[in-house]
Amino acid sequence: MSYLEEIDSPKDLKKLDIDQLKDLSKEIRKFLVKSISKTGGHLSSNLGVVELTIALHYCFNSPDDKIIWDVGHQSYIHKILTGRKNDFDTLRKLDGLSGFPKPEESEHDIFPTGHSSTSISLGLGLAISRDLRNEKNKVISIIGDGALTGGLAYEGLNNVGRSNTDMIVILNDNQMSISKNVGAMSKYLNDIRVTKTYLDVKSDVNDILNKLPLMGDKIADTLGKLKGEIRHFIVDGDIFEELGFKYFGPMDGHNIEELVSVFNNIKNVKGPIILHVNTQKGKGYMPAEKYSCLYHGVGKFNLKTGKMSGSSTNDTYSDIFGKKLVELANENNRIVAITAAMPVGTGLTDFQKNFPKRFFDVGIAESHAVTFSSALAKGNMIPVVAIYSTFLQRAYDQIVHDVCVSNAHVIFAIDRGGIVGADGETHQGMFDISYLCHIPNMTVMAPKNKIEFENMINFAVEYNAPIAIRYPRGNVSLVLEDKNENIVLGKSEVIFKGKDILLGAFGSTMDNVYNAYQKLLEDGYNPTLVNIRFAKPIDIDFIKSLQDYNHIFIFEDGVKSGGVYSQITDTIFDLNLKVKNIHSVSLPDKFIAQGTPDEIYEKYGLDSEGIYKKIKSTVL
Ligand SMILES: Cc1ncc(C[n+]2csc(CCOP(=O)(O)OP(=O)(O)O)c2C)c(N)n1
Repeated sequence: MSYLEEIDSPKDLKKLDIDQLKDLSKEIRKFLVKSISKTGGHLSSNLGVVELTIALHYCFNSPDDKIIWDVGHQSYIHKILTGRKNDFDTLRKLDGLSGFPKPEESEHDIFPTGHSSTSISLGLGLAISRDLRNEKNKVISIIGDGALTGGLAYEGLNNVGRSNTDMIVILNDNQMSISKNVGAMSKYLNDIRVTKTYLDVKSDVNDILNKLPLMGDKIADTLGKLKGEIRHFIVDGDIFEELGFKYFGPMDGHNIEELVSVFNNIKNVKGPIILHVNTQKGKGYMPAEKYSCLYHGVGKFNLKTGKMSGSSTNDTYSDIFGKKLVELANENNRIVAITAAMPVGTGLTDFQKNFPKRFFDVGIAESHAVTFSSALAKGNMIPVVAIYSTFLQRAYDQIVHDVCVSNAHVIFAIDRGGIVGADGETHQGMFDISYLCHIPNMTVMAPKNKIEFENMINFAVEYNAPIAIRYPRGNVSLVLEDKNENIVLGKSEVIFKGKDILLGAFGSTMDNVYNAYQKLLEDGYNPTLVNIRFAKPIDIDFIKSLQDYNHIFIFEDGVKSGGVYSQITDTIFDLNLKVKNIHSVSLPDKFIAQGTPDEIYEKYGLDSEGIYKKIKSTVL
């Protein structure tokens, strides 16, 4: 008999007993591994929270009680239990089930999330508004130890701890961020784990809590006070206690029986609570247990062997970045590399191995990474801070205030610029060109191919001011490798000189623009093809040259507003130039849901065919 088949909402779950819940957790693990092996997705994080999610939905009443998943990449079981299991074959696909919480999908998803460390602030807002409405629902924020390295989490804790509002924070501690977790808090949590064995805490928590009869509010109040007295007996989480939380744990996050028992008890305790739960990332699927980082976010893989399919032999931009940086760092010992919890994703693992003292993983702390880098530059280092476009949004003020005002030589290696694909709305790298180009002293460039990318990294190391190179997810382009003039600040590159029509491509849009260009040649047109190269400073001579054309098309894989096109048109206006028809081909002014990058570029007319058709239909 399958329990999973019978569950369409948390209400169905509540009909099961503890043994049945245990069986259900096995079924869910099987379902997850099988399903993700076909679609790809965040495997190890979800395998780690199977029991935790079941117990939460068993003991609380979602959607009246609000369950908030930090980041949200580990919300698959929550989706399974809230009526979406039959959509899992569409997970992270175009028009399919999102890989993150999405309120449009379900009333059980409270906020659309994807960036880390927001759950405590979000939970507090819900708890306070509930209090103001005199309602009684519970608010539960589940935050990972990785997400707890983010500054925003501490701003939330600081606020919650003195608020006295009823709110439960569950710390899901698996000692991993995507890679091994870092920092002093991680060490502190590990110390608790080592000094307080499961068995001790199990009996402590259960003895104390289970001795209490079913709790009404009054008894819960008493428990609150009692906890103050007994806390040193049952806990080591002094940091949290000092912050104003009642700390419980650590406890075994894979023991459903205990989880259910503890949840049923603590849900009536007054004030802010932290429950520290130890889990294992990848639990129950051997390859993911062993290589939880590799299986954090996976593509399709073979269920039996765990072998991932479709891995390309071509280097990605991240690979090339990592290799080039190691090469340069060998020659120049001032070069240091900084990542915010993404050493693998940004291609920095070799750098880390080769130069451990010059490598800094600061945790999920993009703002800190940028401010820290500005001071490294002041200290005569050449900091290269590698952050995905979407996550760098976190550090906007630090780029302005700490780097650009002082004109510090910080190199921003902005990975995942443009459409990233399966992660959807919260992860697309479509605002960086705009938000960087507004900032005085900042230089912004994007390469069309591998060689130009390497040349840009050389250029950035020599350039003594803030400078950003933004490049896309995926394999490096080898298009037009023979065309690479020297990089000169603020100068674009004319690749083919033609007449009447000008195609200006920024960064990796060149691939598709070049294909369209070739088709236009076949049709008898003779356009000029320009590699814009610098979004800032923008090339004034290039802009003046636009007066010679009847139709100009500017391509960028970012939003139009504030991007390359809008800077060009601003300049045209400022200089009162006589430019005829200038068209923007860019991403729309909306949040773009998941799909493969190819599907999304096609949807918005940035694929070769779309570009070709747009030009043909415009110039005819
Ligand atoms: C602001 C931000 N930076 C980086 C990321 C990329 N990221 C996604 S999950 C993750 C690790 C989260 O670790 P943890 O909270 O411990 O959850 P786990 O996956 O271990 O369960 C990171 C760094 C992100 N989502 N948001």
